[in-house]
Amino acid sequence: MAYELHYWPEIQGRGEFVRLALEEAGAPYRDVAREGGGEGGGAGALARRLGRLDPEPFAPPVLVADGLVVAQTANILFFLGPRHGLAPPDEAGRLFVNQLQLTIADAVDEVHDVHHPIASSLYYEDQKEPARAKAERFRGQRMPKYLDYFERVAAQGPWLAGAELSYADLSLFQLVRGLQYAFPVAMADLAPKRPRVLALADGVEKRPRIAAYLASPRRIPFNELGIFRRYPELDGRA
Ligand SMILES: N[C@@H](CCC(=O)N[C@@H](CS)C(=O)NCC(=O)O)C(=O)O
Repeated sequence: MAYELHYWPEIQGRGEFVRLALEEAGAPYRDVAREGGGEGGGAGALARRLGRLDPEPFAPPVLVADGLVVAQTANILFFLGPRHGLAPPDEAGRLFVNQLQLTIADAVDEVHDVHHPIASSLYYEDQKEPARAKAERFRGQRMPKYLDYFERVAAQGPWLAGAELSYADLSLFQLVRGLQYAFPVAMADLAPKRPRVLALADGVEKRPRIAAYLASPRRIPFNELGIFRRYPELDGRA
């Protein structure tokens, strides 16, 4: 039975962490809001569908599988990982990978808050000045701190949890490519000093199923509606 992914149809967003895991697993799934027909795709249909799920989730992404409704990105991956060989078999390993995923989620929240430092409900254009101040600190302090952390974790390699790939590696790939998209100048400064993180992202990108996915129309390009947005005024030396 195909998984049902419910997520905004026009962005990678947090749904992308789930898409990457499903793609690497080779698991059949429907990206429901991107389908036409029936109730139709799009944001309005997504909101209506989420309201009908039981238990009702607060926000997408949401995965529906075998009668289960699973929300919160890290929780969805915690569910998928052991089912598809994307998490360690032991409890300590699974908790560690979940911990890494939650750390990536924290970084993703901070990336979002760079362009929306006052409120998600306001346009970026209405919070450009605070965004500029936030971006400077993010580039100078938080980006290097996150990247350094993952560089240290990657030292045990070749993957974050050791010998086997986990969903945290797929998510770190997405974080790195997102940062390179949104902050190309800062990342040109920071990334070469974190070679293991870069090598890990390259390794994920070359995996056959991930490479096929990235080349397919299923991969939505980065854009300025998503979490990683390229606003040149927010980029600069780290
Ligand atoms: N912690 C949640 C955050 C979910 C979230 O913020 N989803 C966004 C899209 S990426 C959304 O539509 N939020 C609606 C809202 O917060 O009102 C997760 O990781 O899944």
